[in-house]
Parts: sequence; C-alpha cells; structure tokens
Amino acid sequence: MTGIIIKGIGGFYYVKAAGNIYECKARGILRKQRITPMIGDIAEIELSGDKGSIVAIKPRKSYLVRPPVSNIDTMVLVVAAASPEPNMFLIDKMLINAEIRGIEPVICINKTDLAKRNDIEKIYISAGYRVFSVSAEKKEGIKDLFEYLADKTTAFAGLSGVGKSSLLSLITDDVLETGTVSEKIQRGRHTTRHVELFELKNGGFVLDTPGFSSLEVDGIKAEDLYKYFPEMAESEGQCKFRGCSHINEPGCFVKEQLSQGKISESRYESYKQLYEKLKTVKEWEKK
Ligand SMILES: Nc1nc2c(ncn2[C@@H]2O[C@H](COP(=O)(O)OP(=O)(O)OP(=O)(O)O)[C@@H](O)[C@H]2O)c(=O)[nH]1
Ligand SMILES: [Mg+2]
Ligand SMILES: [Zn+2]
Repeated sequence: MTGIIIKGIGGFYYVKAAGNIYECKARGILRKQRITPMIGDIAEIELSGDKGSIVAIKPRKSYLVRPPVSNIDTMVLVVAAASPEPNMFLIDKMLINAEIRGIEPVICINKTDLAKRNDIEKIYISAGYRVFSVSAEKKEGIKDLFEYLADKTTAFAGLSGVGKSSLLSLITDDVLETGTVSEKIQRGRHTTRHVELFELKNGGFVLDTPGFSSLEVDGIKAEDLYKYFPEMAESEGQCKFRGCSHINEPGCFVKEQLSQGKISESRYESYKQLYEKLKTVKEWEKK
C-alpha cells in the first residue's frame, strides 16, 4: 500500500493511505539505506493488523529544511497588509527560495481589513505571480485560496504574526494554535511548533510553518539570479551583451523595461541588492 506521511511522533510515523491513518515504524532496511522518513514522503507500507511498517520511500520531488518536510508543490507566502508591515525585499527572497527548491510560490496578502495593498498586488501580479488578497479576521477571500489548494501539498510561510495559523484554521476547520491562543497561555509569539500535514476536503494537504524574522538566499550564482525573477527570465537573450548582469551594461533590456515601468522599481532593487551580495560571496569563496 502507498500513502503519505502526515506526521511523526516519537519514532512513529502516521501514514494516510486509502482513507485511513496507520501508525507505522520504519523498517531496518531504510536505516541501512540511510533514509530517514520525512513528513510529506510518499511511503510504501506493509500492514499487520492495524499497524504498519514503512518499507520504502519514493524519490522526493522537493524538500524544505526548516521545517523538515518533502514533496511540497506550492508555497503560500503570507504577508500582512499591515502589522507586521510588509517588507518587499523579504518577499522577494522568499519567492526566490521557493523557486530554488522547485516549489511554486504564490502570495497571499492577509489582514486586508486593516489596509488595502493594491501596490503590492500590482507589483507581484505584473511580475508573474498569483496573488490572493484575504482577511482571516473577516473571512474574506478564503474560498479562492481554498480552491487553489486542491490536490496539492502546500506550505504556508511568512513572518511571525502575519496570520498563517489563522488562515489555516479557517481552511482546515481545525483549530490550529494562533497568537490569540498563545496570548492566553502566554507562550509568546512563536506559536507554531509541530509539523503536521492536514488534509483538506478538496484533496489538498497543507502545512503550517513557524514564522521567521529574517532569511538569506544562497546556493545560486549571481549570474543565475535573474532566472528566479520571472519578469527578467522572460527577457532572456534580449540584452545587447551575452551574460548581461542587468546592472550597468549598455543596451540592457531589463533596464529598459525598468525605465518603462514594466519591471517594478522594488523588484529591481531586490535584484540589485541580492546580485551584489551573491557576487561578493563568490569573490570571497574564490580566495
Ligand atoms: N486584523 C486582523 N488580524 C489578524 C488577521 N489574521 C490574523 N490576525 C491576528 O494576527 C495575530 C497573529 O496571527 P497568527 O495566525 O498566530 O500568525 P502566524 O503567522 O501563525 O504567527 P507565527 O505562528 O508566530 O508564525 C493574531 O492575533 C491574529 O488574531 C486578519 O485577517 N486581520
Ligand atoms: Mg502560527
Ligand atoms: Zn541586461
């Protein structure tokens, strides 16, 4: 039987297969192959009674390190319209990190009851991303987001306090921990700790992730950075010089697009900052 690992507790893995959840142990053969099962893995299991053993893991399409989870198809990057204030550079870094891992990112602007952010919507739609504007508080826009999640495995990511858990509790009808709950039990702001896939009524699986406060982009070369900006990747081969860095070469198509407002200032600014940073890292590593 084949199923998906939805959570792991104390050496047991919980595998959802054929409509049931089976408590499973990993077979010794996996240890010999140095495979540690991860949440999100597609596992082959053998049953004896209502208990099971994991005998094989299907190759992983993608994986995240924090939290450790595999086979994520989509990442919903949650930003708050206000409180905490959105940070475009951070959004751009999150988008790149998802793309590097082969995960399709979309943007979800939450807390639209506090502010309208047509500016952010416009920047990211014109860059080629899907954008959902929602309010967990007012339960607005949730249906479109829910429909988008059908039949995919999706991680919700973003700064602490943007409303990931609040959105997920609406979407799953389960009560995940939110800041409101944590205030009551005084555990501080970082409420989300355990890793578990929740199955949706439309066949999707969703995963809550702990909020973070900063993020780096690494593992790619400065020269490849433009490939992770869909609106720049599109202009491949249109600059005057081959291998144009889109920083200060003459006849640069990207800069032309920028001056015509077809590429947004904030996106280009992120590109430039990251380019310089990746370039410096590389120079330093060469020594
Ligand atoms: N006004 C408003 N507040 C919201 C909305 N969604 C969530 N909040 C509030 O924002 C706070 C943080 O929400 P959480 O869902 O815990 O945020 P989180 O992203 O899961 O935070 P971490 O688990 O720390 O990463 C809570 O007090 C929520 O009630 C919204 O749409 N509008
Ligand atoms: Mg949370
Ligand atoms: Zn160029």
